[in-house]
Amino acid sequence: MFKLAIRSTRLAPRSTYIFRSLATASSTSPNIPATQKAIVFDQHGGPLQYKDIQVPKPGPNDILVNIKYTGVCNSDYHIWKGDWAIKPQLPLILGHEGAGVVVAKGENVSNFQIGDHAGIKWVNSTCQSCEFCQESHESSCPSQTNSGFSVQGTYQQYCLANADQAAHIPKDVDLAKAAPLLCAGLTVYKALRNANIRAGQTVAIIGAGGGLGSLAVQYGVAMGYRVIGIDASNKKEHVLSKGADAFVDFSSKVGVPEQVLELTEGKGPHAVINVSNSVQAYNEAITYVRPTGTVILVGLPQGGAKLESDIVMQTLRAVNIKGSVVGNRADTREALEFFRRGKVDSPVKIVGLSEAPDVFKLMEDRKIMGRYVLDTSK
Ligand code: 8ID
Ligand code: ZN
Repeated sequence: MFKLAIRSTRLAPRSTYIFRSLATASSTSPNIPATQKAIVFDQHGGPLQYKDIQVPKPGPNDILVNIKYTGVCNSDYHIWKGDWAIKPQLPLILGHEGAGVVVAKGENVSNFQIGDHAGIKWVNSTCQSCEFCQESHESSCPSQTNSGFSVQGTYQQYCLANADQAAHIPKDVDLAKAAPLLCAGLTVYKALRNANIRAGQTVAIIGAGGGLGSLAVQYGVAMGYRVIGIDASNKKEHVLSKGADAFVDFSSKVGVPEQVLELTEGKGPHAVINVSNSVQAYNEAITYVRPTGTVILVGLPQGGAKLESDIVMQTLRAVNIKGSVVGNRADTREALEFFRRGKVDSPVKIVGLSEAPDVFKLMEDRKIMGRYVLDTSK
């Protein structure tokens, strides 16, 4: 994850050359402007400038997507602040939840046509040939590029994506609601699969009212699990409205472990998925997850945060601790399909691209429920 790679110096994967003869020549729709609006910053925590920049040109393996909507992920906030140990390229355009229309493509691209709907994800490109790519663990490819981190992201009107990794979005899917599924939806769907539990078993979601959490609750319900949502009291109604069976207020005087154990006959949930930034929540989860259960690490606190676990208790209780990062292309397709079939909703609030700094402020104040999505036309 997070390996910096420079797009222009990367060779196309071997398979691309084999199929080159089958691909159509590069093509472009008319009416692509020379310049576009984007949100750019050049120092961590510095101004998020809404300004005019050049529209990029696709390389041989790229599509150019006219981004209509892009979600605001809490990871964008961390990347802007620079508070993880790994740092992005600067100046940077953030964003890895972009949904739009293909307007140009490189000469090797045969899996997208002009006019198709496409999604740009965190994993923008991978080598396709390493051990991890072979096993479909693309998000662990050491040569991956990441949208809004090592390559320019989706807080712009026209964004590049490697065609192999870009997502196909069915035409009957609302692009504003599809955008959050490209990171938040995909990530929680994969995390739930990684929890390896059966229908009827219980999963607790920490951070259930936020962008990832609101989707995690719904995917959990759709996958047949009993869901306990954990977040601040002001998000109770929202979390229950998404289908959670029970709600736990992390700001209550009664501790979270006690409340969760009470709801699970003293045994604990079969899995706990933490999509919050809280280190305390992580450490508590290890103590209350059911013996043989699994704690899934998704939330990414500031760099340097450490898990603390009593080794003897963790061993005797046979607790699994598992990291989970986004998901692969099949997970993306499946996560989108749950939405297309009406099994999960994607609760979004739409504001203009120029309002990205206001959304970060709301995030800072923990006022966000569900996902904010930026409309790139405003
Ligand atoms: O692939 C990955 N692992 C991945 C992918 C995408 C995002 C990881 N992330 C990470 C982000 O970097 C971030 O750390 O997941 C985390 C959540 O992202 P988000 O859903 O976009 O953030 P949000 O909308 O702000 O929601 C966070 C929720 O956590 C609650 C907040 O109230 C909010 O609803 N929360 C907090 I902060 N502390 C809590 C606590 N102690 C808590 N809920 C319960 N207990
Ligand atoms: Zn994200």
